[in-house]
Amino acid sequence: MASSYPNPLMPGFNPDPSCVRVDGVYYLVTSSFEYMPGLPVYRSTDFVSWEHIGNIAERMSQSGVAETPSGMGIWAPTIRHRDGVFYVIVVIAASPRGCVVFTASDPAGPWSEGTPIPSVDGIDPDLAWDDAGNAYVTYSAYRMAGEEPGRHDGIEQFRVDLTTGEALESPRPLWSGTGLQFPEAPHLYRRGAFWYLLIAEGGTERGHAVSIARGASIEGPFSGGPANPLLRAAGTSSPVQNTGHADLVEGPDGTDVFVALGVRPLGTGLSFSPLGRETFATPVEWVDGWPVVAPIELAPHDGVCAERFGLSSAAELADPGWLAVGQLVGDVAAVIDGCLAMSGPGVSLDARRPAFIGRRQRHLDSDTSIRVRPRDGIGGLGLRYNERFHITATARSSTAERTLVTVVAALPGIRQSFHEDVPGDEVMLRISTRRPRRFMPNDGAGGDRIVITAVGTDGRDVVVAELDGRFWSAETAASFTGRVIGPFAESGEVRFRDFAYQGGDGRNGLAQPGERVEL
Ligand code: 6LW
Repeated sequence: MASSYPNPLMPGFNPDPSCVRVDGVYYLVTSSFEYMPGLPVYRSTDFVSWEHIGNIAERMSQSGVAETPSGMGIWAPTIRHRDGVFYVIVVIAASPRGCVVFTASDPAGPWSEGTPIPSVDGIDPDLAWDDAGNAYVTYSAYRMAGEEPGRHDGIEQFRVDLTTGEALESPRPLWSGTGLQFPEAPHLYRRGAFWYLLIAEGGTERGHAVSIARGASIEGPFSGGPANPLLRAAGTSSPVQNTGHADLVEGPDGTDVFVALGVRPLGTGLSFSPLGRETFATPVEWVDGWPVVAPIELAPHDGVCAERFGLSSAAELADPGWLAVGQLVGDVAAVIDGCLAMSGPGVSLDARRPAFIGRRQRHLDSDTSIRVRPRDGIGGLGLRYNERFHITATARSSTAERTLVTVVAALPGIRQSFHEDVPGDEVMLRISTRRPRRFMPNDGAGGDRIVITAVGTDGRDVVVAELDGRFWSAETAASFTGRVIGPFAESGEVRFRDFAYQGGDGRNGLAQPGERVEL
């Protein structure tokens, strides 16, 4: 049962996937946490090539993430379709919005403001309808507030009125896994005479797993399958680890598919995942009424993915892949006089709400570059996990004809700066990431290598800093998100143009910086 799907299916910061098939077209959504626009929607007809067609939360009023801390915000959506309506149910963690259901007739948007379901005291809500058309919300009863924040009461469910968001009964406990920690990510499916309850357990790190139970009624009782956990990479030599948090959908060839989250750790022994949790796919076979799931195989697209934005027109900022932190892209960036203009608050990526827009780093081998003109301000190119774990390359005018570039490698309580001076009043800054060429056990070779280069008007590449990427990985940052890279303004008004991203995870990846990386 070999997978014919590219893996990662949705590379980069794309955890907690949920997928629905409607008239032969697939729509997949993932978590977006503190970033806006929130909840990316990807579309495919063949399950191989996917297009980012929009985002569900385009307005601050929908997402409620203006104040939510990094790592909180929009967690773990479920997408479903019924009678011509698309539904996305989600919990917005550490936000007064809580559990919300958004609806749309077109998944590209616009999506509704969202109906809150205040009785959901937990995370990872699922939506399912019984044969009579009653709607059920099923969720992981992880109590984020109240008397005992952090308490976990397993999987719960209640019948809900989707028009008002009101619970129609008190929550009932459901089957909650094989006893591993954090039963979460429930999804319900009707198949033949049974209702199947799929969940994740084991925690979203190396112990992550998927288990299943079934019963005659959507309300249970459910009994666990004969071969749980169905999917778990822990302790195997698979290059894809932390596999879990799955949703089930019928693939284009009629075989069922799991979409699930996973990470691509680099290194032997203790290993580090630069990009955080990504979306993967794997085929599912049904044997004696139970699913059998193939381990997730790594199968990245071959070749190089290249993307360019001249940043000379406002339309380029409407691309759904741009992200801002807890605010809209348009709140911090505008196209003025044919280039991108951003004004800084006096702080760089240390700010909880920086003047920063970025895109997901989607390949382990990658180059992101931009031209910066710091005539009336200070700013540059940054790589962000959050306000405590980031890297900034900042340009400022040193004389009328020269630009000083400062790289700050920021970790909690630790900052290291590197400086280089280059000719000209405009500089191209580039952040390159590369997988190590070979691993030596215990020599610290895990993680990737991050190289920050400045190119002045003489066209010469000047390496400003070379960093050990383990420090900006999901494990070190203990982060649910991933890397986002893009321009920021620290102070004054900074102008930018020519943003370029290229990435390649095939066998050969990209050339090593120094071997002449052309952008
Ligand atoms: C998600 C939950 C999880 O809601 O992480 O630990 C949360 N597991 O399933 C954020 O992705």
